[in-house]
Amino acid sequence: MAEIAGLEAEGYVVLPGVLSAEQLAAAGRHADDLLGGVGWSDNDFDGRRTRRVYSLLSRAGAFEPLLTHPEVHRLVTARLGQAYQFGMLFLSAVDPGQGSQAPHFDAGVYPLPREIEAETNVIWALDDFTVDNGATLIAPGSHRWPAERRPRPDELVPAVMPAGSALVYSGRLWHAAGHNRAETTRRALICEHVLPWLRPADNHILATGFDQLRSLSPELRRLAGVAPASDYLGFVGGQDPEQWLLSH
Ligand SMILES: O=C(O)CCC(=O)C(=O)O
Repeated sequence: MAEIAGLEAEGYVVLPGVLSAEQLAAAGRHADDLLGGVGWSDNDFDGRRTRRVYSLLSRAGAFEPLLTHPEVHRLVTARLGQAYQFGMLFLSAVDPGQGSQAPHFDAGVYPLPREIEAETNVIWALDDFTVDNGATLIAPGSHRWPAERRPRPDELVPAVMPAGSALVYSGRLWHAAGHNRAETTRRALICEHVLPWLRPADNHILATGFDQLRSLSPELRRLAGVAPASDYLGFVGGQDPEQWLLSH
């Protein structure tokens, strides 16, 4: 599959326009509902002209087809194996006037050697991503860079893509939200997927709660971490966590 080879070689791949018009419209409405009344973030990294909503599993709604999209999960499985889980899940609305974010790589939260692919993530474009409205800036090939190397400004290129596209990228890829010089907001749904033996950035079990977890689809529950990570990791009293949850 060319996308898997591209992801391995360049550290990212764009799946253009993979959402149907209905899925995109429903996701956009859901995003606006969630963003209603949310203020700008209070720190430079998240963005003082950016609105964010975290812990989305209990409010997955019209995002579910994005969170479980088969083409994305085929790529994530190719990179992480079968038993990965969600990391951070958040909605980001970059408003006009927001400057570029500090470049970073998502797996930088883990003290792991750079060679380990700990995360494979996706940025869903809920609006067209353009040079003007702050399309994500990426440094192609930077997932293979040594720990000490940082991107120069001229190494960051905008991931221009139409709304409904997915930017799938390595957790080791240097990137940043771009500068929004346009007059409209640029919305994205960002979903991280991490190896099963790592602590995910979002605590999905606490944030979602048992009742909501029971009401999720088995796939979302598995991705929330309600699944053994291996034969000896992730049990409740020696029992499969899914069986435990559904019997309590
Ligand atoms: O919004 C984007 O384009 C990327 C945001 C990001 O990488 C982050 O906040 O960690």
